[in-house]
Amino acid sequence: MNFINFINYFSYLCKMKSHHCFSLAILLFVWISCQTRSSSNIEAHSTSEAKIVLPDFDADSAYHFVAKQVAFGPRVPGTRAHEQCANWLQQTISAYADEVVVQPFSARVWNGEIRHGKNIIALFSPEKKSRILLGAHWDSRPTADQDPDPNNWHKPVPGANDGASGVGVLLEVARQLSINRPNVGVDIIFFDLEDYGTPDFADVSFHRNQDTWALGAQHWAQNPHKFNYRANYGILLDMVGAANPRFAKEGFSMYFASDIVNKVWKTAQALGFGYAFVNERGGDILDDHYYVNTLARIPMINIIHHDRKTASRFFPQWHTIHDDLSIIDKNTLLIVGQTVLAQIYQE
Ligand code: AHN
Ligand code: ZN
Repeated sequence: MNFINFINYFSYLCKMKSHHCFSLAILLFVWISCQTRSSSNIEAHSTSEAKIVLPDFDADSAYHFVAKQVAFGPRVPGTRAHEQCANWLQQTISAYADEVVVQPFSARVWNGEIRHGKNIIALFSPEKKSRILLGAHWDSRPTADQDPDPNNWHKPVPGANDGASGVGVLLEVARQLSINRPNVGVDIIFFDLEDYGTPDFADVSFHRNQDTWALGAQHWAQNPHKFNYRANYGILLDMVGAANPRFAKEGFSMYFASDIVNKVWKTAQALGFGYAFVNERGGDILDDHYYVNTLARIPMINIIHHDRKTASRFFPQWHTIHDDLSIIDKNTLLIVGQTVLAQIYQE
């Protein structure tokens, strides 16, 4: 029953005799409970007295943030698209956060060259001691070395799912945080230079070193934006926008923070997303969270599309030129974003 119907019915009843007052009271009660139930807002019970309402994640808004990044072109460090996207990210998140810190750094990449990167860090309620860290990488891979056509190996990856999806979800989380404050403080980090790792075609077996990945996260973990920075735990999002997602419980996340993984997966399952947040242990994925765990010693988990059944273990277009906007599924953005929001507003 919508509000207009109810008012019409209410005025109809008012014209009748007073013994209808009782039925009117019942009707009012039923209508209010229907409204409460039909609302998609779910009440999250916090540890303090106050009840906090869980906001609705807006997947259209998240999709728009993904599309905007992809439209710059591949955000490969050293290119104009990379520089323009950095400025846009800083500007966009500044409208939502209490404070934004941009952390420039230089790093030596797999072939010995120097690249310049920027980690972008947004602080929400920076005065709070109890904090949750959220992260995603914003750079795109310079080499589509998993493309079936070798002619594409030296082309950049559009990075719609591998990069833009996690950032798009977190920008929408940031927008929600600006409307509705949870009990905890939140820090959102957009890591740069995650995806510059040694390409498969490179003949550099002697320095095919694991540490060529996640260069921005390595820099931040050794130089956090605040002296003595601590967070209760962290959640990294990577490849969270393709259709038919499968989020196995990633190996390093289980090794360093199994309690957080299980808590977040239970939250997702309670929201009805157990078809993607499966109770299955995945392999170890070297990603930004690995260095947050090992260097900064903050427990951080990775929500990553990770499927033992595909050849790459990731989504089918991973590190190909086909990781473009056409593979982004709003429902995947929704289930990840709503899970992250539910977790934050429960703390
Ligand atoms: C490796 O394949 C070594 N790491 C996967 C991490 C990654 C790449 N995330 C996005 N692109
Ligand atoms: Zn990648």
